[in-house]
Amino acid sequence: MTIKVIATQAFDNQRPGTSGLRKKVVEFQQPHYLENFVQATFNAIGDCNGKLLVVGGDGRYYNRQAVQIIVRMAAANGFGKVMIGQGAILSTPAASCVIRKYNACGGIVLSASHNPGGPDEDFGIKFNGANGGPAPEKVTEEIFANTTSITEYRTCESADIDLDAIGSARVLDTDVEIIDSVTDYADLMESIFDFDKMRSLLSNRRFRMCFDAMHAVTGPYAVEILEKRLGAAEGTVMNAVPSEDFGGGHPDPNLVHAHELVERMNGVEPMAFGAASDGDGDRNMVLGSGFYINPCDSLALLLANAHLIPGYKGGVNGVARSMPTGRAVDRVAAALDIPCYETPTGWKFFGNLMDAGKITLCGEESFGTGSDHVREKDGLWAVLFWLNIIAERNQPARTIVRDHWTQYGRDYFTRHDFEGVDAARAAEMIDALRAKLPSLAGQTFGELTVESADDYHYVDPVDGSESAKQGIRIYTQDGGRIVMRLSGTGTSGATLRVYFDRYQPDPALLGQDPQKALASLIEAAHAMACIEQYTGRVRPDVIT
Ligand code: VG1
Ligand code: CO
Repeated sequence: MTIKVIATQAFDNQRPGTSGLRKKVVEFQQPHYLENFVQATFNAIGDCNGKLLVVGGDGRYYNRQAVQIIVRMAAANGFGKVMIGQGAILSTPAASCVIRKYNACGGIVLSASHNPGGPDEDFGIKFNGANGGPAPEKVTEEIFANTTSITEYRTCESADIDLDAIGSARVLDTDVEIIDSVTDYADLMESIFDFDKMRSLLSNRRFRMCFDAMHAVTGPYAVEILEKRLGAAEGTVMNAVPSEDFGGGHPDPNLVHAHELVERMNGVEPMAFGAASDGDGDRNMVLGSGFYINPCDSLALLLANAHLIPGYKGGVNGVARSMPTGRAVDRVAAALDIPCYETPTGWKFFGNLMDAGKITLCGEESFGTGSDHVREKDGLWAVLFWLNIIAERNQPARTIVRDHWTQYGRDYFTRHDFEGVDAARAAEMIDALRAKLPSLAGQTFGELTVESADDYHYVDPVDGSESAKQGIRIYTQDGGRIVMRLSGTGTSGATLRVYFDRYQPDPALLGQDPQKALASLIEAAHAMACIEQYTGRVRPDVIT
């Protein structure tokens, strides 16, 4: 086996988005495409000699081939050891857990998360640093800069390694270890939650639950934790075997894509609790009986009940939410007298706050919640958090949420996605709206008057780094808010995301349909941004 230095040419489209580089599989399969990005990442790490690298993915099509390529390149770049999840699989939170536990210099996570998988669908790659979290923008920009100037990469000739058998192999001077991808993560969960309490909840046959792994990466983790360690009935986890194309579905845990779960929840034997997670296991959706829990409310509720969970009994330092996320958690933080931070969309912005000990819990409206137990959002963790609360309070999810609203008021929230929009037109729309910002205040749209409007500019409170143009925010005089931004995770065309939220303290008005409660804001957004004129769409494709 000898090291080979391969001449290559830069590709001009390898800038990581909200969460790594995501492209169609065919694009990644082009000669040198994946290799260039991996070498650019290794170059950004600097000296790789003797270091430990963690590698795993969400099991989608091309995952295994990509891992073989990365192993050869890691060996040729001098890594001391590469740790890989069995079957080339590691959920995103499990990768974060493993990086931290074994003091790796970082990890490569192969995932396009909620995007569909298969030969004609999406693939993705991202780098997580030594803290286990997504590389901050400073690093992703350095990786991108490297991709634009790359002229060669290092690899070696060696047979494929067996990704399925636990054990060790050697490639050049590098140890390659295949690890059980579930145990470390399951142990971590057991150290945070009260498994005895949850076991007795799940052994009560009147408490029926179901977890939809959506044919994605969480299946093996959920079976081990829910069915084996917590004793839930066999079959509690549905769609539990990861498949390369997620069973032909769209592994996005929302009411539209997790419809099988919804049907089972409401079926002949209705369930008390349901949950689903996404392609790479970092997102969650939780459902009570006949009751959907909005992720923004979920974050607020986790904070309000954190004192019931063994892992958080010591207190919560602070919380953070991404800017477009509804502001329910802010009210709980104020009541607890702890700081509440606002960050741009994407988990990479939470890492600094956690590393500095400023926050313990954080979340996003896009079904992502997490804590400083790892540096990624964590779907199964959130589900276990809910189960632990339910077990401790001995109340159904619906009652817990209703009581919360009665105490704090309700922050109505919804997100409208316009998918597959022409990218140039979408960008024009945002530019046009940005140009209008200085004159929006005081203008009236339907029954609403704009109070203020700006383009969100973030300054990291820990290292002072700045991120501009992170979403347009429009506040109305009645306390409403509209946020608009373009998705940074898609692979074709553009997706326009429009977020709406408004606080409702009146106890008589807590049970409305969010689409109705927010109708005036929705109308105003269409009018001020001319959504139909630019996108040709009157209605969104997905509402969450
Ligand atoms: C979306 C979500 C964002 C999330 C990101 C990655 O990004 O809005 O909140 O962090 O996906 O999640 P965007 O740029 O498309 O709005 V995951 O679970 O797809 O890694
Ligand atoms: Co995900």
